[in-house]
Amino acid sequence: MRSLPYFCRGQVIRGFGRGSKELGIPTANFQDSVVDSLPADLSTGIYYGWGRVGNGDIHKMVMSIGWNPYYKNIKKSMETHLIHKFKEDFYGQMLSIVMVGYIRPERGFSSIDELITAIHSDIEEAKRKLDLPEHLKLKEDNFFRASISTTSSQLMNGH
Ligand code: ADP
Ligand code: RBF
Ligand code: MG
Repeated sequence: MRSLPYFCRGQVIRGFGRGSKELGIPTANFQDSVVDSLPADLSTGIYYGWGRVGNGDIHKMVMSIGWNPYYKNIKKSMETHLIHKFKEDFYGQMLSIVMVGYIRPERGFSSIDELITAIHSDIEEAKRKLDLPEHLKLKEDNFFRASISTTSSQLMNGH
């Protein structure tokens, strides 16, 4: 995929609140400008990479880009599940991510349990793949070294 690795940063907004409540897998949803700035050749689907809230630690992540066919959303979303247990919600904060690999397209499921099982297997795949040297090195990228202000929103790619 030509657009990978893809770096971006933006504010975490509120969604429908289904991730934590219905799936037990919270996903931090990006503000619209981040979604609207995605390159045209970047497929919707499930990706893995690294992510960081504000100036905090860098964690493994999985993310979903698209319309959540199981829920038939009208608005395209970009949702990141950081593989880490946070003490508190972080709505309104800056999230910085790099997408490094593609897992699969988004799909519909006949039950919520099948969706949850699929997401758990995505998480296991992400954890494994991110330990590869070529992916570990992106965690050390300068993109994550810069201290960011909590209000700035910017996009960068191909640096
Ligand atoms: P929403 O529909 O508003 O996105 P979710 O149920 O998906 O609601 O929960 C997402 C929120 O949970 C995030 O915006 C963030 O504040 C919080 N959160 C807590 N832990 C995590 C995590 N490990 N990954 C992503 N978001 C998390
Ligand atoms: N939603 C779907 O409708 N189909 C999917 O195949 C799908 N895969 C996902 C994979 C991952 C790793 C994550 C984090 C989310 C996925 N979702 C998928 C989105 C899910 O429906 C969404 O996070 C919740 O509806 C909460 O917003
Ligand atoms: Mg969410």
